[in-house]
Amino acid sequence: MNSPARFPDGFVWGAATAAYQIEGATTEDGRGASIWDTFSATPGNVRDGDTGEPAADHYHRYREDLDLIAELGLGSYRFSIAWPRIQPTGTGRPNQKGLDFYRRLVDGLAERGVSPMATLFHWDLPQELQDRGGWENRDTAARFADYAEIVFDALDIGDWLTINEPKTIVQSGYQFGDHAPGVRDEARAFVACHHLLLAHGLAAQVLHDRHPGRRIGPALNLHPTYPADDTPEAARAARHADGLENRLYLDPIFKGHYPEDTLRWISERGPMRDHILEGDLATISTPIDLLGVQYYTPHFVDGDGERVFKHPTAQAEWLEIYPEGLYDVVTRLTRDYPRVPLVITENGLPTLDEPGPDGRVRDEGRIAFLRDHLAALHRAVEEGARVEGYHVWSLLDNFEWAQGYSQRFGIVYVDYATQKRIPKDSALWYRDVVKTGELR
Ligand code: IFM
Repeated sequence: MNSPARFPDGFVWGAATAAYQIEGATTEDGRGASIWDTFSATPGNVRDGDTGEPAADHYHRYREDLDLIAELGLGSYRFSIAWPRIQPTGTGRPNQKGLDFYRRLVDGLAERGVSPMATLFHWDLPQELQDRGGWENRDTAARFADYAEIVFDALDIGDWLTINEPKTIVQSGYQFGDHAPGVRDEARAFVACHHLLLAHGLAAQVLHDRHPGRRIGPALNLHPTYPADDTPEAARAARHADGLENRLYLDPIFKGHYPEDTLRWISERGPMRDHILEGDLATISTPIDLLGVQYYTPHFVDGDGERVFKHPTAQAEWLEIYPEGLYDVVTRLTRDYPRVPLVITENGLPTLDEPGPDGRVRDEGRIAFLRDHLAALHRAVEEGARVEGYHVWSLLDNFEWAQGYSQRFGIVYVDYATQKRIPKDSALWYRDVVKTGELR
């Protein structure tokens, strides 16, 4: 029998969440409105009219959730800070009660021996900043740096992530409009893209200036792209898709320039280039200390650039199950974007499993998904990929954006009516992996 795959000593095991998806309490303790409150309150935007209220009521139940994290033996917990809890209108003096909540959370992690990893921005922009133009307005990047300074100074956290999935904001928030702020305009999307990257760079500079020794990086969802067939047209289309999915974010951050082929294509569609001012790319390429990598799906494309599905999909139809893609992403990063340590900050699957009569949630599909992805990751690590750790998405079932509560990504089941938590079979399986460092 083959010996089990064993991850290196010191490999960090964690789970991830985001504020709007779990906290609830959207009007409590001085929290201001965010664009997701506005968007989800608008009929037709979110499935079944769901909103971020009450989500997993984590704002009130965080102690119970901290205990769950400790029971699973996790070494790291990735969460996000809700900007509108800290600055209800996106500018000005901090709201003490908002800061206190995250202080209690961070203290609770420390008491349980768990390292915090905090995301500054996981999509819940203060509504007032949106009213002033949101990410299309360059000033939002400066406001983001102010907000970052407040939380950097207030919270004792070593590892920070700047912007969660700028690409999803660009594509879903501004191109397709299925996420807040619900814009459907390609030209505006790429202007927002530049300002998101600028905000990332400004925040990285603030952390390095004020707290040398702490680490920061972006959390990028990277979709490896492949030609769906052997034609030169498909190969060209895959390269183009790689520009829009990956290099548009990686190249400015790591190399200090946008990929020329992608920028040319974007410039034919809108004014992004006019918004790139002198010094911006130097700011965006401020050296980072870690790269958060989120992997869910590959993109196979045909000669017309159309996506072709070659593997089974999840309940989330965009998620084509292809563990090899995770291997390809981290080996490519190790080869093409050297030096910076990689942390898998998200990877996971929604399943429909409900508690059985005995109360157990038998989510075998998720266990298979996690095992296969971790096996691919292990192979990459064995071959030298610089991956420090892995966070499953997600600790808890939660508000899955436009899909509301219909898609459950948690390894812990949440009964939204009672707010009871039930660790699924996958959580128990993951607990064993965490404990032994081995995949069985
Ligand atoms: O739930 C999201 C998360 O907020 C960002 N990454 C993808 C997850 C699943 O869609």
